[in-house]
Amino acid sequence: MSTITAKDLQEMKAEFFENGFLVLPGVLSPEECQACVAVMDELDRTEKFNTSRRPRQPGENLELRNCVLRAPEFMDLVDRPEILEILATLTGYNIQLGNSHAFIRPGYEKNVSLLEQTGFSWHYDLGQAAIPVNGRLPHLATRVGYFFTPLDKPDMGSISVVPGSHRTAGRPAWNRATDQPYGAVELLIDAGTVVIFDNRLWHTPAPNYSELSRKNLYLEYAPRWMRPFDYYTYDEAVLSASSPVRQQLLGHDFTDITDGGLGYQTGKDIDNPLKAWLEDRGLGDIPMIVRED
Ligand SMILES: O=C(O)CCC(=O)C(=O)O
Repeated sequence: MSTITAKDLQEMKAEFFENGFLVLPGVLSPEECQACVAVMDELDRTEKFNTSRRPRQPGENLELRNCVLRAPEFMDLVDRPEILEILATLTGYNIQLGNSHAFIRPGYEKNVSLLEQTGFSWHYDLGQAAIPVNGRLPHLATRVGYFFTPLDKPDMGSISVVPGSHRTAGRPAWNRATDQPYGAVELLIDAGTVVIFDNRLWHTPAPNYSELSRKNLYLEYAPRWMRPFDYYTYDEAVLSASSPVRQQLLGHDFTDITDGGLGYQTGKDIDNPLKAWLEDRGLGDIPMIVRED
């Protein structure tokens, strides 16, 4: 059975539709955070390039895509049960992993701007991927951020968001004096927290002026009819070592789309082992696609 009540899931869904994000403290135990930090530290030691072939040295910023292949230890987060239940409640069951994107953000001196530190400022994700309808973009993807280090004070490199900005047309109202959107909040969170957010939510990393590097992993999920963002397919060795639910999430084609399977679009049971998994956990009322209220 599910570890969470149907009522809690419905409340989370309402909060997610309202605000565009959820903060879930205490998902990873301190031991799990420590193990994930050790994986990140190994990536820091061994990865000579950031994504897009940008050279890096150990101790510098790290930004890596397709991390579940680079660090298979992260595979278990792809289908972590208590998060998968919540994710499917928000998106429906016809989903797969779009990307796995890891960051190390070291602390900087106070005179180093956010843009110099991170290359990012306020934005929403997948901005070029869809055309607004009546001014609003569709919800295309859902990001699950696992934070392995504490970000419980301002300017430690957490993320800031504008609650509700996924529901507005265009850019949120802007405070020209501070050059920040009105209503922005920096999420102050403990290690082990998961933050789930809608791709349309306006967000930015916060600068890190602390002594601690921020280490985290984003797993982004999207409908199975969308192409993945940082891989083509996972190979046979990875898939055969995976459960059927994980195979679905890694984009496996169960019914041969070259022979009329339509497996990514139609959501037949055979194409979506996640459906049966949810039913076994008493969550059989989760649909293939969740409509926004
Ligand atoms: O949290 C971060 O460091 C920034 C990541 C981000 O906003 C993005 O990849 O779109």
